[in-house]
Amino acid sequence: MVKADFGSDFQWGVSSAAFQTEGAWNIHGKGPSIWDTFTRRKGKIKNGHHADVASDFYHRYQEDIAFVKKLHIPNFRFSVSWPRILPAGIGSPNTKGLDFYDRLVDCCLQHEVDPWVTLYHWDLPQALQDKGGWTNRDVLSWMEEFAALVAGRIRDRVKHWMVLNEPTVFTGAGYFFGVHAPGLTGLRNFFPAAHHAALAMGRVGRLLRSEVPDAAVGSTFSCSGIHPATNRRRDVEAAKRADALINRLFIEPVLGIGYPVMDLKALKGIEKYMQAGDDSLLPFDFDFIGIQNYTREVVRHSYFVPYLKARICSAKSRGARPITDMGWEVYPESIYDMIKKFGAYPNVPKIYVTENGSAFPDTVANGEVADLQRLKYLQSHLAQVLRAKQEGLNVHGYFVWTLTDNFEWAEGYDARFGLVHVDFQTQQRIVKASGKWYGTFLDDQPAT
Ligand code: IFM
Repeated sequence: MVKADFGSDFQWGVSSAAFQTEGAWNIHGKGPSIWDTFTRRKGKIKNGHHADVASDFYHRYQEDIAFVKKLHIPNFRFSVSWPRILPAGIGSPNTKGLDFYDRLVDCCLQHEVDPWVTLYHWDLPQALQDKGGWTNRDVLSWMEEFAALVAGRIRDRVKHWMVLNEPTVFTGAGYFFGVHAPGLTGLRNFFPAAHHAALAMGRVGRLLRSEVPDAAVGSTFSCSGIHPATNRRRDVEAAKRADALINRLFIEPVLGIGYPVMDLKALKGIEKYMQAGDDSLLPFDFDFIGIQNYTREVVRHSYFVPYLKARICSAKSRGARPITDMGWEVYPESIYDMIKKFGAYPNVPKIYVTENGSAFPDTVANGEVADLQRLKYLQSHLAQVLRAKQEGLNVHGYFVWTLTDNFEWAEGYDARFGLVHVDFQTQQRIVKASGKWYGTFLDDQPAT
């Protein structure tokens, strides 16, 4: 497999997110985000880790973008910290915050790296959470205000925009299970949060299209192949319900299909939060969608799980091998299955894989990190992307998650996903074997 197999206009990149990398949590006028609050709550994050410094990207972005260039990666996806731009969520903008992203975009371009911007990668201003956060419909106008400010500052140089990162994850983990910020639980939080996130994609998508008419506007969706544990009818039905929740909940309203209530009746509860006219506000004709895949899920019927009546059988309990540090089965076919699944919807213009990667326990020996499991993971997943491409499926790009090791949410710093190793004591960076491999793979003029 060589880069040329994917065609000359295939987009290659690496993805990152503000809260996971920037640190600088309270300097130069940044306000607190829900994650700054959540990481301070006892027992919420493994080992009590927080992201006050993270991988210090706010101060070290030049060094990190130089790695992107050195590894011949043409596209860098990052997110904008909303509370760095609007410390109180709305109202008075923080010029120093806008200046930072201005410098970051310039730095990318100076290194001939194209900046791809995600507006919302989970770090809502705490001031807005105090008003209900995603459960409050006003979040739509709050987010428009934020989006307009960011677009106003960098639209002349940024040509790829994404509205949300993985709405299923931030509404599910943050507003139903309470294991991510803001730590809320139950359907009375999840349903309004989910509906407003679905509406935000269209609302902010429309705003971006008018603010940045020459740009491609998209949004990203987490997804996993869902397999029933057995062929028994009740497991097959359970897998269908899990698929509706995990893979279909957000893409289908955006595509004008509506929420997948037929296959997951409990979703009818969303209707309570819908207002007249919402049916026509949900669809939006994105220029591309980002799909983000890491693994597959095996699902079994369960009487004990309310609403869903299905449970995920962990990779460990199934004896699946290999599994990553996140406990996720390495199952490369899943990325092919997801490209096929999302590509089969009518009106999906272009699919980019905007995240794929793995966490493994890395060790530094003689100044090197021989992360062969990650390298193999990337190669095997890329082979499946190529399979999809060669079958004529609609996939046009691939981004590795992530550039440097960083703060992996509830897992703290234990789960390392980077192509570049970070020593969180010294902030010293070492390009891992996987990073070197990706760099060589992408190099158009390899040394002979
Ligand atoms: O680190 C996360 C990222 O923020 C969103 N997608 C999944 C990654 C790995 O868990």
